[in-house]
Amino acid sequence: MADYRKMWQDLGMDLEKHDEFLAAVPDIYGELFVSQQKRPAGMEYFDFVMSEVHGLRVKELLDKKAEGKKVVSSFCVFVPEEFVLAAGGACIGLCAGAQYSVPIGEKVLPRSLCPLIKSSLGFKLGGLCPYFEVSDFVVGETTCDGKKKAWEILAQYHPTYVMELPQKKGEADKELWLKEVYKFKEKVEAETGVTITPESLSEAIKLANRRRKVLQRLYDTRKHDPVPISGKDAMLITQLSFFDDPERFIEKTSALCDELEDRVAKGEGAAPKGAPRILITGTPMPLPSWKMHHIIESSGAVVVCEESCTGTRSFETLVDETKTGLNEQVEAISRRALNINCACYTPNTGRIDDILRQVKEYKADGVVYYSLQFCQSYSVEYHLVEKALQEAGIPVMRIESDYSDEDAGQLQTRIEAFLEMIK
Ligand code: BJ8
Repeated sequence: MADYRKMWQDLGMDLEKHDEFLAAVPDIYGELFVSQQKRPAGMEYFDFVMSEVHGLRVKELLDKKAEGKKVVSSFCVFVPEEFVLAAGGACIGLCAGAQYSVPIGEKVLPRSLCPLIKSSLGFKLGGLCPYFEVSDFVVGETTCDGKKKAWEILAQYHPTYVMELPQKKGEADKELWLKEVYKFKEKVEAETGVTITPESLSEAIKLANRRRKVLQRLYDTRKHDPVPISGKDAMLITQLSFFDDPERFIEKTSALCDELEDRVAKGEGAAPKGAPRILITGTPMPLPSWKMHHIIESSGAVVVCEESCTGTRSFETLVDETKTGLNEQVEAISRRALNINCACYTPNTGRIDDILRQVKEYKADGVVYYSLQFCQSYSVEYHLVEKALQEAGIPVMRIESDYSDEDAGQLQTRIEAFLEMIK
């Protein structure tokens, strides 16, 4: 990586801590990703993105800001990035998946809180994340209680704007969310000084949809046996989709999909034909949380799909592109969020339908229900998901974990037993 120390210093980061944090990444990445056998050649680009993860892309965003554009960051797929894109800005998803930043987050948050929230605030408080520093403001949402209250603390350290997401999907809830989406559009216009037009919004909707469609194309290749790409690599691409320049990401992922489709035609796999196929469902796995995929794939199985926000929930629902009037477009954008089946909604039966459908589509042999420690929404929802899967005769196991490696051995033993049972 080029020398970005001056850039990080100018951003006000804690260079010492940041060095310590990044020092471990090359070895871990080499062991988990680069050492994989039969990797598609197209992964080279994503390896490059990772090698530059706190460098080149941050510089690009700073260059954008020098042109007077804005950078907006978020932690949730509900945030309508289309308005930011329409105003010429960049919308990025922030890191929230590292154990390193968890104890820093615990300085202001209770230990008995989801590691995703502790990690995200820890990145800001520890001066560890250049994306946080580059962003003009963070968009939070009222999804789970932990996040909702954490925004109040985050606002002490960084400009924070909170969108109120309804908990149900009735008519009144739709109206509330539509109003919130309008307010967000106004917020973006006020921050950027750009008036969003039907033309600029139409372009933005199409761009965001193209990114979602290329991810769907990538995931479609995973429906084959042998699967042409490992679960680890596929999820890494989804994780990077939140950071990368959208046009470049679409181009590089499309090229990779060409290669993967060719592999499918030739019957070439990243895992052997007939390897046990696992669908993971549950809480998101934000960068750099790769533990579960590594454990499953080093036990001889392959992850074929993630029903999560670092998986299908981030791209399966598109915004209707046929609307041409501004009000219709805003309404179409608002409808997308209400079609995402997050456990923060009640009831959330659509998620069960999604899991059952995806098990068929991706030909999964079993389901791993993964929830982060202290995540009540996903932990409680397990009961109904398990019941539906058992009724359908689909093996399921539940895992509750965090970002540390302390339970890795124990998890490996449980996964191996589950795979034995599937066989
Ligand atoms: S749309 S899943 S990205 S809210 S894991 S912080 S719920 S305690 S992340 Fe999420 Fe949006 Fe829903 Fe997706 Fe709370 Fe649970 Fe932690 Fe969570």
